[in-house]
Amino acid sequence: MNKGERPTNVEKQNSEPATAKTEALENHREHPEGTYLTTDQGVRIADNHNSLKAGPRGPTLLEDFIFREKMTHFDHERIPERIVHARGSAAHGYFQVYESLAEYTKAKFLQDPQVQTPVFVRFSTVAGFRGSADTVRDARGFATKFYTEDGNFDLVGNNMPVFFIQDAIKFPDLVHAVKPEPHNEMPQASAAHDNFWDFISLMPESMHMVMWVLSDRALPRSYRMMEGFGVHTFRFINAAGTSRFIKFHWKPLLGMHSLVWDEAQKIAGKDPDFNRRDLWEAIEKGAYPEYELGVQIVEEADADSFDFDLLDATKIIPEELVPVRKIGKMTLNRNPDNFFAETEQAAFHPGHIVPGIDFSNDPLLQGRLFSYLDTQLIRLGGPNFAEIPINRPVAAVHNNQRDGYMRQTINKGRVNYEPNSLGGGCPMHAPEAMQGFVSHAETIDAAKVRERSESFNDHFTQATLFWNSQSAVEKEHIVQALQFELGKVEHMHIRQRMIELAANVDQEFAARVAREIGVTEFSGDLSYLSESAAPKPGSRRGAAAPGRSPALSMENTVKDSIKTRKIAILAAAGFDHSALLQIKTALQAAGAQVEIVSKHLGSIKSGDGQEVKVDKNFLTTASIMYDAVYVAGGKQSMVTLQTSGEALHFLNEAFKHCKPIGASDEGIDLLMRTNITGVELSGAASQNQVTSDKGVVTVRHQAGDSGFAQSFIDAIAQHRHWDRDKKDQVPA
Ligand code: HDE
Repeated sequence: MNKGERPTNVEKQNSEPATAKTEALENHREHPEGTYLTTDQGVRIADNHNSLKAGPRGPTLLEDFIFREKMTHFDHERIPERIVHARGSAAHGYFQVYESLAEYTKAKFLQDPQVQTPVFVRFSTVAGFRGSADTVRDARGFATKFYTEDGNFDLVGNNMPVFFIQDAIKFPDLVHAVKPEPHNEMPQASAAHDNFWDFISLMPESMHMVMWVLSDRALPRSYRMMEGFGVHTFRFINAAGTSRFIKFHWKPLLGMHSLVWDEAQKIAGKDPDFNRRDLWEAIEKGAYPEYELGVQIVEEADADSFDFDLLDATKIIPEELVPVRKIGKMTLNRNPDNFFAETEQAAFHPGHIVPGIDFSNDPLLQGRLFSYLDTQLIRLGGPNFAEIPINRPVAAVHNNQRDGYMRQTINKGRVNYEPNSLGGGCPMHAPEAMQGFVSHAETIDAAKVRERSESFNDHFTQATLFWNSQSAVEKEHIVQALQFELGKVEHMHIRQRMIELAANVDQEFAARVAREIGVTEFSGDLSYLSESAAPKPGSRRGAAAPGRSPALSMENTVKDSIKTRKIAILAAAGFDHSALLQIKTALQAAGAQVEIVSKHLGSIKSGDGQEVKVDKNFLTTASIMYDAVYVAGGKQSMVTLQTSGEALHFLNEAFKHCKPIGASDEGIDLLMRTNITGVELSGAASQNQVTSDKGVVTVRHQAGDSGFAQSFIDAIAQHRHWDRDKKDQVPA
């Protein structure tokens, strides 16, 4: 290849090491520094401001190829957004296995702990359009493309381990029901409308997933702080051909944390890009998101030993039954250069698997295997989407696929068929020993039927297990979420049916929701369901009392770090500089990000004349943008802030959303002027005595290290302090 020439796909493949995805993409990355503006044909443009006209005041001429090329390209800038998961954000990184998994799988990227496999991960919401807000109540997509030396492996998962339906044929109905209603295209990115709950009320199999979507898991604080799941049962196949069933899990190292519903709704207005921005900024700052990949492994011989069917995507394998074995770690360390070229054009497909991984017969997965390829054809405009840089494997591609829209590869020679002799028989079959893909030879001898397996009949046991496994606060949030969703439903009979369904999950759950939405009587009677949807005998195949699974409660997540949490420091002119500096330094040393929030942008002077830059004012931010708030001391600062409705609102709101609040000296006096109630504020009257009550941490007259910073850090590590019993009385 001559210098300056673009490499063809084939040339690239022959010269690249498998782990060099960065370099592979580099060939397509533009470096415009020091260049001239040109047309798409490379002709340099002398004037990009004026179209060609017949005289300065005359009509534009058709021959203006520069104008026409530019405008035509612009007119065609958009491609269809994804029908689901349209709203997403992505990042590059790498995956490394902890130790060889050769015992279980021959997948190359799971053999050698030294190998870093490049990945591209796209997180998404499901229901909203591409421009919708990030913080809506929804499941989140967690799709990972592993560029392995065996070819691309896509793990196209969600942040919830189950799904609404058991058979893919129901997917178009489900998505029609949840998307904005067709007559008026409302509501955007919300399930809280009649169509959705009408559908759900007629599909009892969705109740387990419904519980997850009502839980705080549907409101992740950050993409960096949520789990991921492959959902379906897959297979690992080792070199001897032994198959085992597996479930994939992603576990975030920062633990799982969520927003509260009121906060999530407000953020959707103040910063619709909240989760996107969070991911982007964390990576820019070098706080790389990390997730451990885990697998639950089930021997084929044990596959039928559960009281649910492994092929049923509305069921989990409780971690207490089959522990999650952590097999490696993924680190996301690079933001995309171009949203469209990478994030938007990425094409994921559960059918992109590599030798060592195979499918199960889960009918939801089987349907997906058709849908994802099909959808790329329309969305990316034809069969050559795998040649778009972000989708290209680092493994070599050689086959006789040819032509089609936007073909990039320039295939050489006359041979485009196999078998051939004119091309020396190449490209040729790869034997299994050379990692040729061979499907697991499962024996199937069955009648062709349009039927659901009886082993899929139980729709409620695991929904109840989920409910039983939640803490009191988590339960309360689930109740409030369903009250909200059904409160937006206009048809009373739909509310009623949903309560009947809820009663089959848990009577108390149903009663608590019913009270709020005007449903006065219910019995759990599901006779309104059609015969095909009605629970069949065998429902609740499991034990009568489903027990609890601690792994299902976010309460039990990791809470040992405040890394990357955002803390606001409220201050105004006259603030106590040494106290502010002390806490700021301590928070930053613990890995948190700190922003000074004041009435005006610019800078403020402390009581002893030190100047500090203000990062945000009350116009450009709000308490909902932070994980915690510290109120600086200083008489003058307090006097200014106490006359600011925004400052008081900031604190009330942070309190109501159960966020940690720290204050020293006159900062405590400011807290006393808010509506915060039910926590100890005034106790810390003597020097260096730190009071910490339900996440509100205060100290007066600090001298040296009082332990205040550490107490505040401990409170932040807890994320939220749900035990504030009087928070409902606080207006915000
Ligand atoms: Fe998807 N899904 N899905 N899905 N899905 C799509 O593919 C589909 C399902 C998931 O960031 C589409 O390229 C069917 C489960 C993610 O680009 C489409 C069924 C899970 C993403 C599609 C399901 C997912 C998609 C739309 C029922 C969790 C975004 C655009 C059988 C395991 C990937 C596209 C990205 C996207 C079909 C159910 C996850 C239409 C038919 C279950 C993360 O092909």
